[in-house]
Amino acid sequence: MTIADLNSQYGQPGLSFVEGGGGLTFAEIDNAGGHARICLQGAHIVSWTPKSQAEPVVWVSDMAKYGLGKSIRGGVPVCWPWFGPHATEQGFPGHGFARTTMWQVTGSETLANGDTRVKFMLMPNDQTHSQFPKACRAELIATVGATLQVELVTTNLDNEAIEIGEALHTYFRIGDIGTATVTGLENTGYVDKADGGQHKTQSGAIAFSGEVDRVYVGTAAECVIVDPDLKRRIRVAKTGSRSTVVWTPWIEKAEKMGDFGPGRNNQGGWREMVCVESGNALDDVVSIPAGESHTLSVVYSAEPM
Ligand code: TA6
Repeated sequence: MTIADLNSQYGQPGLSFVEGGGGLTFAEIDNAGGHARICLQGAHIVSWTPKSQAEPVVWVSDMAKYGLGKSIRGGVPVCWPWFGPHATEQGFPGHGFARTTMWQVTGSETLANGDTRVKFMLMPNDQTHSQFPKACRAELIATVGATLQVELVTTNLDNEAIEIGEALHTYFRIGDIGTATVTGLENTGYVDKADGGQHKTQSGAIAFSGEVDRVYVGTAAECVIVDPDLKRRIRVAKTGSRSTVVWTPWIEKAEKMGDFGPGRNNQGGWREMVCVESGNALDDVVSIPAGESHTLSVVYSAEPM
C-alpha cells in the first residue's frame, strides 16, 4: 500500500503515515495524551513520549539504523517467534524475524478517551515460512496516549499445537544507568546470561554497575524503573507473560555493537537506556493449541516521583 492509500484508509485525527529513515513507512501519532512513531517494518514502536513528560519514555538511539531488513536500536523491538538465539539453527536471526519483516496495517481507531489505536499483521514471506513452517498469525495492537499499551496476539491456524518464544524488548529512556533501579523482581529466579547462564535469585532491587543480561522466569510481576535523575517512575504492567528480561550492555558491549551513539551527555547512549522486556522465554515459552490465540499485553506509564 502506498502512503497515500494508508492515509486515506487508516488516517485519523492525530494519526498519519509518513516516509522516514531508510525510505521506510512510519505511523506518526500525536494526540492529546502522547506522541509515538511506529515503523511498519517490524511493527516497531520507535519512540513514545506522553505529553506529561519532557523526555521520551521509550528510547531510541540517535545512531539507530533504518533500512530494509535492519533492526532498529531502541524502541520496542518485537521478538517473535523465538527469543534470543534460535534453539537449533545458528543461521536464523537472533530474536526471530518479526522485527525485520514488513507488517501490514489492518485497522485504526480513535478511542472515546482520545487515545489512538493502530493494528498491524505480520506479512509472511518465503523466509518466514522456511524459518517457522507453521500456519499462524501474528498481530500487534498499539494504543497510544498518556499510557502506551502493546498487545502481541499469536493465533494458531495449524491443526496441532505450536510453541513460541516472544518478547517486547522495550528500551526505556533513563537519566543515567548508574542511578536507576528496577523493582518488582525481588526474590525471583533468573538465568544470568552475562555469567555463563547460571541460575540465581534476585535479592533486593536491581541496580547497575556493569553488564546485566538476565532472564527472570516464572514471573508475572509488574516492574517499576525508578529514575532519580529524571525524577520519575516508569511502570511496566503485563499479562500473558511469564518472563522479564533486564538488559544493559555496559560500555564494552555497547561499543562493539556500535549503534548506541554518544547520548545526550556524550557519555554513551547506552548510559541513558535500560531494557525491561516482557515476554515468554526459556522454560516459559508458550504452547498454543490448534485454533487458539495467545496474547502478550503490556501497559507502560510514567509518573513523577
Ligand atoms: O534481551 C537481551 C538481549 O538478548 C541481549 O543478550 C542483547 O544482546 C540484546 O538482547 C540485543 O540484541 P540485538 O539482537 O538487538 O542486538
